[in-house]
Amino acid sequence: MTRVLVTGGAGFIGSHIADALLARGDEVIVADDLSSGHRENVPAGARFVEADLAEPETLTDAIAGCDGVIHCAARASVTTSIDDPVHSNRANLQASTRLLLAARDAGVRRLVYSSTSAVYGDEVEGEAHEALRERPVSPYGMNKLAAEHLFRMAPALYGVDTVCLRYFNVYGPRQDPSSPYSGVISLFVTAALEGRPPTIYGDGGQSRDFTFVGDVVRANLAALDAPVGGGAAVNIGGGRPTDLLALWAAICRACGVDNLQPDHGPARPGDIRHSRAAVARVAELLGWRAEVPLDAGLEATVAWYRAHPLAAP
Ligand code: UD2
Repeated sequence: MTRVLVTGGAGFIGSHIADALLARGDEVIVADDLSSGHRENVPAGARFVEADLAEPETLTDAIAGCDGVIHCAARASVTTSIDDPVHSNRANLQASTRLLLAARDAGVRRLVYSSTSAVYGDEVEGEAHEALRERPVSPYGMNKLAAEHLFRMAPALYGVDTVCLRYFNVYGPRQDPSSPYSGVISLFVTAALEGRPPTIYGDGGQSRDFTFVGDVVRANLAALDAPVGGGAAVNIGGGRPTDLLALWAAICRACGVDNLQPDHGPARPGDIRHSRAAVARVAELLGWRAEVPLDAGLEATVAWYRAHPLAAP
């Protein structure tokens, strides 16, 4: 790949991908509407285009001459999608559809889509395996699954080869902690650094397969470079879940603070109890596996929040 469009490249995950592409010598174009991303996240070496992907005009210029597209732009909140499913449709499905047509017209060879473990829903016993029937329980998960189906059909119908990556609870430097629906690690690390107890929704026995953003970047590069995409959807997670009480203890250790007793609030409606990725398929298709253990990822994350205290709420 030589020229790559990163949608959502002003956001948390997309900006790390843009950094990595530039570091290996690719030309990078970032398209972002700055609705949740920040202009400062866009690396200096990338060309920036402010674009709403659901409106195709600006995209035509941004995508021209690109071999590859990494599609991270999304309205990535389950709760917001429940409150405003029409907006979720537009930002997550309509925008992806327009992007696919623009990719076809520009002769893009490979498109990598940021999907989510939310496509599985909450009836999974044990590992979430890609062969399971998906039963999303939010408009967000439904939109992401619909876009996955579109990208699955894309090689045959539109001549654009694709890979869909189902992320499991990504965390790391630059994750924005400013909303109550921000990733739990961004909220817990900022609480620990400010000496506040976190709020745990429910008993804290729920678990997540936390995945470091650096591993997610490697997965995107592997998906961009794989000889064949074929519209496959694969899990991006380590298969090693951590419960929230253990997570808070690990964050206190990483921050070097006493393990403050967390506050407990009512369980979030629709909260999934356990989430764990099956990891065999992605290893087979992309040769990828998660490499950064939670403690090492937390150390890097804590160092970043210490250096960027203004990112705290
Ligand atoms: C994640 C994704 C979401 C979707 C979903 C699929 C993130 C940020 N969100 O939602 O986009 O893909 O997975 O199922 O990765 N919690 C607390 N206290 C807090 C914040 C959260 O106890 O202050 C709990 C929350 O109730 C949940 C867990 O921590 O049990 C993780 O919450 P989250 O918002 O980080 O992510 P999740 O799994 O709800």
